[in-house]
Amino acid sequence: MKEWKQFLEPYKQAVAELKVKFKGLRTQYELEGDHMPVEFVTGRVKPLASIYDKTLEKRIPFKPSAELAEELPDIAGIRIMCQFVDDIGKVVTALQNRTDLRIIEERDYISNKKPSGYRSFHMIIEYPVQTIHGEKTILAEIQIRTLAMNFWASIEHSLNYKYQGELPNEIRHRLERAAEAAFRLDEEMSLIRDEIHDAQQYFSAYKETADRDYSENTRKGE
Ligand code: 0O2
Ligand code: 0O2
Repeated sequence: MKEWKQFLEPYKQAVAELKVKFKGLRTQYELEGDHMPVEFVTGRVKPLASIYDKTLEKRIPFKPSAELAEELPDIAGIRIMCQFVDDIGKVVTALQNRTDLRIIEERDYISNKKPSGYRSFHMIIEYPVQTIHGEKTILAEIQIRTLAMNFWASIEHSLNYKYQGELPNEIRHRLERAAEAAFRLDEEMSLIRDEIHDAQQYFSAYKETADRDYSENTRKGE
């Protein structure tokens, strides 16, 4: 068990660091008064039980090793959620321009959805982690998707878990239709995006004025 803990530690560190860095993107866009392409960021280290299942699937030994690290590029996983489909491209460009990570693979499941109906943009990156024994480069997977894509994927994931990957036909068809509905929702939202953008700017300006009034009144002891 200690071996696994040691093996997984750099992945834990990478997930924590990348979450802070990508959440920082949000603040930077906010400060520039730009539309915020990043809605929220989550991350996880793949649980040991899921690592075990993957080793059975890939027919590799279940032990901490370079082979396992190579075969399972998503031990460290980060998810970036965006409001609009267009934002995904902006986030991809922002990541391509970074010097603290190296993209080694991109998979566009938005233009080419999976047969299940799954849509998302995936990247495999190399990321250097500083350890007491020097630098260690690990692989991590970044999934970039809209809120609608995320909603669909989390429901489908739970159902797959419940039915252990053997979804009844009727549910599978419903999910395919739901994936199309989520896609149309994204399209509709993109069409009214300018309206939403104006509303968000109005809300930020309103909040700033309200905050200022509140601190002035507090100072005056009102
Ligand atoms: P805020 O103020 O909520 O924006 P952590 O280590 O605490 O940052 P943790 O514990 O790993 O994050 O939580 P998780 O599940 O990874 O979620 C990270 C961020 O995503 C949290 O925000 C959650 O509030 C936010 N989040 C999770 N699910 C949703 C969702 O469905 N919709 C929205 N809008 N946000 C969600 P922050 O950054 O902690 O702070
Ligand atoms: P987790 O941690 O449960 O999310 P391969 O077919 O082997 O080439 P591989 O290795 O499965 O492809 O990678 P892929 O398909 O690029 O993406 C893997 C991850 O994408 C999955 O991780 C899911 O998180 C997500 N994903 C891919 N397809 C689907 C899908 O149809 N539905 C949902 N809900 N998520 C999907 P894991 O391995 O499932 O692990």
